[in-house]
Amino acid sequence: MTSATIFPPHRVTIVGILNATPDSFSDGGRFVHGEAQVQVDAAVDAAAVLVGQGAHVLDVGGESTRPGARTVPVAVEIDRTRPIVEALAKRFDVPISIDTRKSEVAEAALEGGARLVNDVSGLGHDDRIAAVAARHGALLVLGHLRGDPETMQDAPRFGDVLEEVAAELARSVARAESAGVARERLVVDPGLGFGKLLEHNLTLLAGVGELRRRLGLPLLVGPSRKAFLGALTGDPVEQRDAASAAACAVAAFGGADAVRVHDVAGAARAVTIGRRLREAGRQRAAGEPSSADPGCPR
Ligand code: HH2
Repeated sequence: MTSATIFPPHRVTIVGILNATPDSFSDGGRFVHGEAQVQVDAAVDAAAVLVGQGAHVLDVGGESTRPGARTVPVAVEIDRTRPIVEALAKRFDVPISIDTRKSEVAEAALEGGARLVNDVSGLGHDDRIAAVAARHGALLVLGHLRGDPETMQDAPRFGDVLEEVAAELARSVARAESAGVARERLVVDPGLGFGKLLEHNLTLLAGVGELRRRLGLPLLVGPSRKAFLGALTGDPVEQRDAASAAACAVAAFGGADAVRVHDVAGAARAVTIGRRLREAGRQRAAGEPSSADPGCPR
């Protein structure tokens, strides 16, 4: 399997979020209580809703990476995620992704049926994760993050944020390739909200097309419910789905291959609009006739 199988060029792939944590910033405590009491059935029901709304991938995470979060022990993260990954892999055809920075957690999930590893640290936390992904023939998403979630928002500093994120992601890509992950199994992510100020996030979101061209790999973005959206709209975290959908439309218009979201139904509509507008612009630039028009009344 290559990234083109899951992130094909004809669509914007929707990655639905299933956080198996007690403390994720917007949806913690839905399926995990205490440290690791997992309600697998509730997670499967929630996943069925996401798939019904159009999720192409389900991303299961057992550790919050919100600003200030401390890392959780490997055994706890495995206890939270593995039973859910196994149940989802048995029940659904959509590929399951494990959102982790740790090689042992990735290994347990891949053994349990996951097919992607989503490492927000871009190998910065535990670079053995690349060898694990390579051994299992899994796809590997490399996110951009300097430092770790506990301290990343202390004083983020960039000169040219797009330039620096592209260069640092390129280094993560090179490390993954030298650990044996084939280039056609890699996906990159600029890491919105990971050690970035408002202006950094906006520049990266506006620059998804440039990032994608420079890195030459499928590009995933995760704006969902993040604080930079709230900073613009004034919405509290539980009311940021409309702003998240707007960000997804912009990402799709810019050329992103995938969005990672909580509200799949909203994102599916948003990327449809963004994608179609992108196509209209491309057709005009190429001097092609526009796509067949079903004749809208207004
Ligand atoms: N953001 C979060 C987690 N994983 N993975 C990728 N590839 N890109 C992202 O932007 C991204 C990610 C943080 O969001 P969430 O999972 O909602 O919260 P928490 O880390 O608190 O569980």
